[in-house]
Amino acid sequence: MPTTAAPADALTLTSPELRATQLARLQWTVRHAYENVPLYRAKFDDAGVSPADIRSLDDVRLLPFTTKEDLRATYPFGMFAVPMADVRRIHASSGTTGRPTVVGYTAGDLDRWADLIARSLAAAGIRPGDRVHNAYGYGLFTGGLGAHAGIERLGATVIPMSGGQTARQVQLITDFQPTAILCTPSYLLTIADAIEEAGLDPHQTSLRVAVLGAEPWTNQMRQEIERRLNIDAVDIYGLSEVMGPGVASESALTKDGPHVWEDHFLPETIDGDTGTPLPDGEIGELVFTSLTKEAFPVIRYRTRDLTRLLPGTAYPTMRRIEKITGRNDDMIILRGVNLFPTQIEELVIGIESLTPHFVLELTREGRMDAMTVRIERHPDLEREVCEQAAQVLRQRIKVHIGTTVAVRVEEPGTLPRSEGKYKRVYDLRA
Ligand code: DLL
Repeated sequence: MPTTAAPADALTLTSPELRATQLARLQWTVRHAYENVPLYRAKFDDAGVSPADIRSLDDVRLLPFTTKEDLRATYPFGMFAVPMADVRRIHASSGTTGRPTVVGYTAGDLDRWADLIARSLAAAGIRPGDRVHNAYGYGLFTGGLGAHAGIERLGATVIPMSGGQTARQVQLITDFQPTAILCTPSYLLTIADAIEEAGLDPHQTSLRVAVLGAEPWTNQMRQEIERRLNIDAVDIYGLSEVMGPGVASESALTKDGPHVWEDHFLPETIDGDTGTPLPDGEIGELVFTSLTKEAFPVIRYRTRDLTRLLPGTAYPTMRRIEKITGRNDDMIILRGVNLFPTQIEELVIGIESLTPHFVLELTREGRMDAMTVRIERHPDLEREVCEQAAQVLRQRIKVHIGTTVAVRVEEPGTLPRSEGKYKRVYDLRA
């Protein structure tokens, strides 16, 4: 960590003070990465840039990008910048193909992570003394253990539930009376269904707030969750490579997109095809440089997440990201039209007689790609009503997205339910 430590409460810094802190920390990070990680040294040398060239925050643009492929190429520990004996914890993200990416934390890194989660939970309106049901998965995934430490750091009570065992989740929510819940948005829907199936009213739980992330979700989904459970639903963002949950988090007062905790992470957006930096306000690929990480510094890490940077509101000196539309990799190209599952989610949730339980199936008919939205019908409504709603959905997709899809109404409870990150797209074309 740079010796120019920021004051304890970075949220009270003025903008110039924050920028000065960022610059000192950026200079420290770049030097630390260059001196201790051979891959960074080689990439900087190739690009003809040295740590001494970083004189302003904009100079970050002189540095080469880092990608998931770099992490894979140095698997498992090749990008650690401290001796293994100083690494207190390891996390890994599985990914669907290839090797997992492995990340490490020093004691100091874990300490700062807990602080940032505590800050994120406070932004969501959670207070010391609150009881927090943590249903993010424990283990190599950063969600469970990451959130756990922050809940304790805040001075709240943690119920370390992890994901899965949904009936048990309902039981413990009923018995332990938590005021807050942490899980993926799709899993909270699963839990809400299970509460109903247990003959209870989701409106009447002790829950007051949910801090949801680890997958894309729309403002429409927020409204659906808030309506069903009578809670505030707040967005938390992060990724393992950059730290885990708590890189950015939303204020319950404004609910207008996560604030990036800029005293620890420098965000940029770039054109994903050319790598050209974009001005704030333009949608592109989100890129992060860590400013305080010891074990696993990241320089201009390309997240593949698509969003734009917006001015701070609840925390005026820290920029926000707009709710993430999706990842580059999630983009579906259907007969020349680009679309994200979140666009379908927005349209689905606007139609009363449909449930939010849907998956997208991609198939090939002859030489043409086709997509079917398989969506569960509402258990309380006639099939015919739901079939009509399905035609409305089909029409809206045609109008708003510009592509023709099939919509198939499925029986209640027949589609897979989320227990963590939900698998929304099934590509059956291969
Ligand atoms: O999902 C960390 C996390 C845990 C965040 C719990 C929030 C809550 P990974 O498994 O490495 O880490 O996956 C990171 O998930 O690049 C995004 O594509 C997606 N993601 C995470 N949070 C959000 C969010 C964790 N709030 C990847 N909105 C990221 C949209 C999100 N996408």
